[in-house]
Amino acid sequence: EAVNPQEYTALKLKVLEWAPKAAEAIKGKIPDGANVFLVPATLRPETMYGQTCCFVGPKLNYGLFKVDDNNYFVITERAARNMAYQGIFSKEGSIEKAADLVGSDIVGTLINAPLSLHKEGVRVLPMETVLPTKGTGVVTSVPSDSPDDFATVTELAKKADYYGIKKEWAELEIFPIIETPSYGDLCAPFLVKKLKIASPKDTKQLEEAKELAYKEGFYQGIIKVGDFKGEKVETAKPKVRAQLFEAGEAFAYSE
Ligand code: A2H
Repeated sequence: EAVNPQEYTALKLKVLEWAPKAAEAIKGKIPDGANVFLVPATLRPETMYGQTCCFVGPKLNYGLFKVDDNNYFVITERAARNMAYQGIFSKEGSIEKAADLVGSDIVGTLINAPLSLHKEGVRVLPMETVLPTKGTGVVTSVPSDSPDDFATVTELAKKADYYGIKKEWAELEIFPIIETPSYGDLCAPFLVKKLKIASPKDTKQLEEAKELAYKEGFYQGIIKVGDFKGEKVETAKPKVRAQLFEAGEAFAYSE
């Protein structure tokens, strides 16, 4: 475990329509009409306007965990334990798993992504590099500002058949969210091109791109959309986070 705890924003992405295999796996296991959320952990809540999909590790194991009578989260068991101890579930300290799900079963599920400019919903897609040991094992995708996310959606669109997805699920429009002096307003696509990153397997260059994007975005970035349009990322970030908390669309999660 890390010495310095990392405080994430855990975002609630409501399931609108299950992929067939996931629907089968959860059938009869939760009350009719209960809400289910995929819950990614992010360090960049101010970028959530730019969500175009949500990633799960196709080979990872997830559970459907009970929050209260009417609400369930899809996350790793490890994250569920942490949340139980952090008082996020109505029954503090213990977890209740309603169903088991493999990442690949969830792929294709349609979800609502809070703040996303894609109001029609976004899809759950596979990402091979999702770590089971970090966050919730669910990663929301912001390809405008995350080089990892941009490299993955590019790869998915290129080889949609191989990944068993519809090409258009990986090709939602990438809107500019943050203006930066050095890399323009689509920081991640700019850096992926500049560092000649060809696939998500170029881990060394991606590490560098991630570092550059984070520093530039955080210290020099100006938000281009939403209620804090025109403000510096540094000052807008806690405001977007607070707004998501107040709307009941996110909560603090640490590990
Ligand atoms: B971030 P740290 Cl726009 N496996 O959110 C792999 N990556 C994971 C993960 C997991 N299990 N859980 C979370 N993450 C990602 C947004 C974002 C992120 C942007 C830019 C950079 C960025 C949209 N994706 O992260 O190791 C999540 O992606 C760059 C560091 O705890 C989360 O924030 O520092 C970040 O990694 C947490 O990484």
